[in-house]
Amino acid sequence: QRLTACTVVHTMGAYACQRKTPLEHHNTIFTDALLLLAENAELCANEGRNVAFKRAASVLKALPRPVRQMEDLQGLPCLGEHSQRVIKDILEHGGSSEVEMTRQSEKYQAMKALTGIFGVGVKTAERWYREGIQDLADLVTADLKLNREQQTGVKYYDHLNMPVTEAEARTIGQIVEKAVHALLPGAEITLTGGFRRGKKTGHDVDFLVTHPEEGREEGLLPKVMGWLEARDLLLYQKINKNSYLEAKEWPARPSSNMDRFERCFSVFKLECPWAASEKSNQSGESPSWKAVRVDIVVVPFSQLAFALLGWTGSQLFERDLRRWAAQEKGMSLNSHALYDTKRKQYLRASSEEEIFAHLGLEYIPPWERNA
Ligand code: DGT
Ligand code: MG
Repeated sequence: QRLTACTVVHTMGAYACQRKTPLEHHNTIFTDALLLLAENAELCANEGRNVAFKRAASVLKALPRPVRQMEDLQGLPCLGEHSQRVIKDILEHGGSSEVEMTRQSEKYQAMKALTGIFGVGVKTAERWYREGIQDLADLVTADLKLNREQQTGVKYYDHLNMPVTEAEARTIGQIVEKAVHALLPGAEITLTGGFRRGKKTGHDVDFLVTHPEEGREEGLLPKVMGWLEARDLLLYQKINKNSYLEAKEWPARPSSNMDRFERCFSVFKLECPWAASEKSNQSGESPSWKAVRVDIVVVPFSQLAFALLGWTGSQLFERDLRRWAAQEKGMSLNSHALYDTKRKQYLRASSEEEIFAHLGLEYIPPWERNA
């Protein structure tokens, strides 16, 4: 096949776990548009469309240069007709009318506002929207019965919709570490999620807690949360007990990312020294603290590598790792273990590198998993 001088034919794996995806890339103009359509599909509970747009965006994130013409897309995987149409529109007109219409649509804006409340998922938001509720103010006026999580979401709506900074994540890490070490010296705390991938901001802070002597971590989480509560460091907490013993459908379906670790969904009350020093709270204007979403997950040491891989993300990277394992390797991967379905055996690993090796994949470090 003859190629024109400026045409580049790409060889790119179709699974996100086969590619390196840095945080900063060259195609945000396209990925922002595609990700908005993905978000809208998610808010309409259209999972197929959501993933299709996310995959298309993810491929463009991994490109080493900006897309300047449609020919630049030759040979790339995961770019369906619809995604190509959006890209073409942007190349030709500097924007996509479909994206703009979606962004302006009443339903998109309402669903985004409502699901932006901690504790409110797509189903609940959809029900409220059908009842004429479109934003936080409507919800407060409607005076509906809310669960404890949603009440917290309403109360701290502004704080919880403000990005969490890396500095805030590190401060919370120090607080969690102090609490954990006061109760179980030798325990290990790891910051995971987007911050481990190098993101500068996040919607929450995710931690894994373990102890090298397996079993010592049992019963730790309620004590840690009690320690924090006693020091007025929490605004909300809900512990989900582990459910390894009830794991009937093990190994889990590859599409599911829910795991069975003991964990706590919480909202921290993070003191902000700058706010306190300005004495802004004395005038009653703004508090000297910020509400921040924090997830703490307790992991038995032998499962740590799997949990670390499973909780580092990105979501699409995780999804494709599980899909790769199932479809290409006949294995089942989740945040607890890797199971070889043909040989009927678990494959042990004490590092993420070993898991990639079991899966026949080149190792990709956390900061290149921003698929
Ligand atoms: P963000 O929005 O800035 O917090 O971004 P991330 O990437 O930290 O996203 P987050 O916090 O929703 O989740 C972190 C990673 O952990 C993500 O790849 C998905 C994964 N994850 C979230 N919830 C669960 C869960 O229930 N079980 C497992 N195994 N993984 C989860
Ligand atoms: Mg996170």
